[in-house]
Amino acid sequence: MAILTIQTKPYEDQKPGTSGLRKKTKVFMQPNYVANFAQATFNTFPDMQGSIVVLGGDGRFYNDRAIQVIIKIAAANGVGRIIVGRDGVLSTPAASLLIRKNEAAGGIILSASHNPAGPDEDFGIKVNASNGGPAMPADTDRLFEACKTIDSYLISDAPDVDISRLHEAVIENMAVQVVDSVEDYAIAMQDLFDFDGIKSYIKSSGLRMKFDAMNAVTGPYARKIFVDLLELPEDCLMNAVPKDDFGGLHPEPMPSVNTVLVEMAKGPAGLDFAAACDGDGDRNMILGRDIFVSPCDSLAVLAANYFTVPAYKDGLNGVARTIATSAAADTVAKDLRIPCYETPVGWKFFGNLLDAGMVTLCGEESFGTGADYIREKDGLFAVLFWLNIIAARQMPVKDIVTQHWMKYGRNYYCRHDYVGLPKEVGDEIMALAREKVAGLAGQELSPGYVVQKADDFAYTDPVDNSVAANQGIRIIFENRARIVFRLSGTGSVGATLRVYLEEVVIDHDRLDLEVGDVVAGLAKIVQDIALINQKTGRTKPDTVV
Ligand code: VG1
Ligand code: CO
Repeated sequence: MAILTIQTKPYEDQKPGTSGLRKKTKVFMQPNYVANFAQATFNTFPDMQGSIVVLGGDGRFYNDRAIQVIIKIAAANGVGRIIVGRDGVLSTPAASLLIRKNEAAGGIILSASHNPAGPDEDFGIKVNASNGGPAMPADTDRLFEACKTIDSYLISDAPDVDISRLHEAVIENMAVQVVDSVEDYAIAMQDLFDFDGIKSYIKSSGLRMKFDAMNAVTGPYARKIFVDLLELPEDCLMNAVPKDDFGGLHPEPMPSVNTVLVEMAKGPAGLDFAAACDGDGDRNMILGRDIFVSPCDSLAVLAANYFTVPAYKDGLNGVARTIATSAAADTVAKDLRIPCYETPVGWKFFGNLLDAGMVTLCGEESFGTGADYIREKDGLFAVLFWLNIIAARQMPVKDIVTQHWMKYGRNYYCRHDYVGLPKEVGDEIMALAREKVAGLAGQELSPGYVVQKADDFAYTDPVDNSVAANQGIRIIFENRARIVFRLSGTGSVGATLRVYLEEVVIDHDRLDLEVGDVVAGLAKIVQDIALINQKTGRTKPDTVV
């Protein structure tokens, strides 16, 4: 075995976005592309040398190749021990858990989350810090600089390591420990939730549920939890064998994609409870019979029902949501007299609040929910939290949500996406809006819609005072309606404009309306301000979530 120094040329496009570096798989397959990024990572995070690093991915196409390259580069860079998921697979929440449990210096997670997989689809790499959460912007900026100047990397010429079985190998001076994270993850879940209570409720009520792993990473975790531990029948699992192309599915858990599951939860004979997770296991979708629980409402309901969960029965320290997430959780936080923080989009911004013990639960509108035991969002965590609430309150999902709205009001919420725009068009819309919103405060944009505040959101982290500027245009009205829009930071081509619309209704007679009807007025206001149809040449959003 020897360590080789390989000359290389930098790629200019290795700038991490909202959730790491995400590109077409073919981009990652270019010569030295993964190697450059891995070497730049070890240059940027010198603490990884001599320490433990966790490595794994969602098992998508090219995961296996990228893993071997990263292992050999880690060995050549003096990493002490690398903990790798068997077959190179770890869900994102499990990777976060392993980093924390093993006091690793950080981790490298290979995933493009909910984006389809395959040679013509997407791939991604994300670097996580020692707290188990995605690296902060200051660090990813340094990483990008390192990528732009790299001229060589170190790599061991050792043969590929067998990562298909649980064992320990040595490359150069680095131990390679192949682990199965399902056991550790299941233990963590049992520490949080009332498994006995859930199990007996399932038995006594005959709860009919299905979990859709979408042929992605959560299958084995779900089998352990739902079938082995909660003793649900095997057929409660759908698409539970991970595939490297996700079986051609688009593993994005939301009603417009999981139409099969939505149908199964409809009508008098429908399922009582249904859920799905995304490619890397950090997102969740929750359905009850005849109801889809919007992720924003989900966060609020979980917060309001904290007392049903053993780990949280003594109370929550606080909650946090992103600017793009509805303020439903804020209303609960106010009622519970706990703080609620508003952060930019991307889970990394919750990290400091969680580290400082200022918040317990966090959530994003993009089907992300999580808590302080790790530093990533966690799909199965949300599913178990819901099961725990259903079991403790002995109530169907729809009743839990309806009662919640009656008590706190309903934050009607929806997102309009304009996908695959030329980058210049996206930038132009944002620049125009930035200019226009500057003078909006105090104006009545349509009857009853007086602007309380309008700006381009800049976030000052309450823990380290770091500032993240230009995090989205927001218009907040005196009647609590809100409009936010921003460009996506996860796409692999072009630009995606996301427009978030929120309208708060307290009136008990108006809790059962169509979301689209309720937010229609706000959608018109956005058009007037940002001229989206005119600038994009489209007449409506490509997707409405
Ligand atoms: C999207 C979501 C954001 C989420 C991010 C990563 O980012 O809006 O809330 O944190 O994806 O999710 P953007 O920049 O495209 O809006 V995942 O499941 O990829 O880790
Ligand atoms: Co994901």
